[in-house]
Amino acid sequence: MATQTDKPVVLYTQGTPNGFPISVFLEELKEKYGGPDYEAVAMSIRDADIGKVHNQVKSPWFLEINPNGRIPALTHNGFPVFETSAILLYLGAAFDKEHAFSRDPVSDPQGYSQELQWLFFAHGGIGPMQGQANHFNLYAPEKIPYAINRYLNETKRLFGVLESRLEGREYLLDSGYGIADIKTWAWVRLGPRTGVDLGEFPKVKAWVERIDQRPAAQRGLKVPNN
Ligand SMILES: N[C@@H](CCC(=O)N[C@@H](CS)C(=O)NCC(=O)O)C(=O)O
Repeated sequence: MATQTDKPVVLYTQGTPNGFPISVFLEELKEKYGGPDYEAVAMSIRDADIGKVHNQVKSPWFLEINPNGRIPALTHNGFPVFETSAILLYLGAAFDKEHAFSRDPVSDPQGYSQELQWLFFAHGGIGPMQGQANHFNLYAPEKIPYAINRYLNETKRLFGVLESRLEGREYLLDSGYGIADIKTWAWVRLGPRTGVDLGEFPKVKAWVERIDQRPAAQRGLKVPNN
């Protein structure tokens, strides 16, 4: 069931590299602006979530919020948003009034374009490729070397693109830390679990550690805590 709350924002999530970007960004917004206040609802996404309703993300009430039946999804005063990058962009437009973490398309169209370029790169590249690498390497019932190598090598190639991008930069955009970093970092920090040695990508490793140390990142990584 959808939660009953008086908080303006409800985040339906789980402790995964797709869920964390939203909780981390909400924590950054809270730290900078004092809000929005939000409630995080822990959603079950697979059999292994013992004690929770199996695969709650495919329940009819949740499909009304996210027709794709996946976490994360969010409502703001009842308005539903799904897909990590779309949620990050929505939260930026709705709450990041000083553009501390997200670019303004009107006053800074090139900064905004850079933001979209790196968000799309992570959303269409790193997330799906690293996700498939994890699937074939860690979860598939059958070990298929072709699939394992294909997705692992593609993940490494994408990390190499980040390594070049971070040459002479602390963050992905020229303007500094923001939602493109948050989206990408949530996947890349789990590179070692996927089978990628971050030591091969020293600038990426330093960038991951820089973001790991942010208090909002540490708080966001604990959501949902129920
Ligand atoms: N492209 C989506 C991916 C979301 C996604 O794959 N979520 C996974 C968890 S990390 C999920 O909900 N899986 C449950 C399922 O597929 O039933 C996004 O960026 O929001």
